[in-house]
Amino acid sequence: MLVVWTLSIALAGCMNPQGDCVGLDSPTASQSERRLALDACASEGKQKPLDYFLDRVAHLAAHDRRTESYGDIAATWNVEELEQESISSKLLALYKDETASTDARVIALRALLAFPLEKRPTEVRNIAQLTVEISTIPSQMTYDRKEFSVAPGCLVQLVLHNPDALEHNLLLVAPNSLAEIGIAGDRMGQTPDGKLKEFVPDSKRILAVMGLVPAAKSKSLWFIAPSKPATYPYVCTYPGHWRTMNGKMKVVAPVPTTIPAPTPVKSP
Ligand SMILES: [Cu+2]
Repeated sequence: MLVVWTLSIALAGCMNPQGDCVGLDSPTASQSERRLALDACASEGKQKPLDYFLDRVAHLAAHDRRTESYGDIAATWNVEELEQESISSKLLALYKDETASTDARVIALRALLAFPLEKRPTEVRNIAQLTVEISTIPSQMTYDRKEFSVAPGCLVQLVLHNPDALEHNLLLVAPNSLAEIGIAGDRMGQTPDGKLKEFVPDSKRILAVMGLVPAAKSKSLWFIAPSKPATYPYVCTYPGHWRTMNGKMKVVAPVPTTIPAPTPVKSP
């Protein structure tokens, strides 16, 4: 009897918050439809909507397709609710948790940066947020932007516009891994599930993933810039594209805007 009871508690723990919440996770739902579904799923689980939502966020795996829609919900949540001490410390802990997925950390940071500046926790007060737009060039198998620079640790929204007739993706990868990831993408062209996986290879050297963007569509990818200054390639891994369809994201430490006065030299 005890075994059955323990098992059912354990199963309940597994089902909630990771169980299905169909409307919330639907790729085609509008944001208001997602919010309604979230409220309904939370009340079914007898939780407050924000607690339920943050539990789901904390369980997101890396490169989850829901990261953008969850981040949109977090960034537009009622700020007065987010600012409550218990919630803002939960968000801050999630953002700082090196063991959490990068996706969960991005969503937590988007929520924290939505606070008015004076109410942001000190640790995130000076984090910059920027949007970088990149477009594919029709029939050229290339991106229009070959290079951009960001500060370490800033929050980046990368928007890819695709006016081409073909689909393209965009992966941000570790320094010096462009060819390795590009070749892995080419190989996926010969596997039956390559297209299903949007030609995204399974590699720890992939830092952020934007899946295939259909012709004439745009998509966003949110990520936290690496803290280590270096050059991070971005690339389309649709088979055959990587050699020309790539660029460089440079993470550069901020340059001092003032130069300290020289130390006075004592005359002999
Ligand atoms: Cu491509």
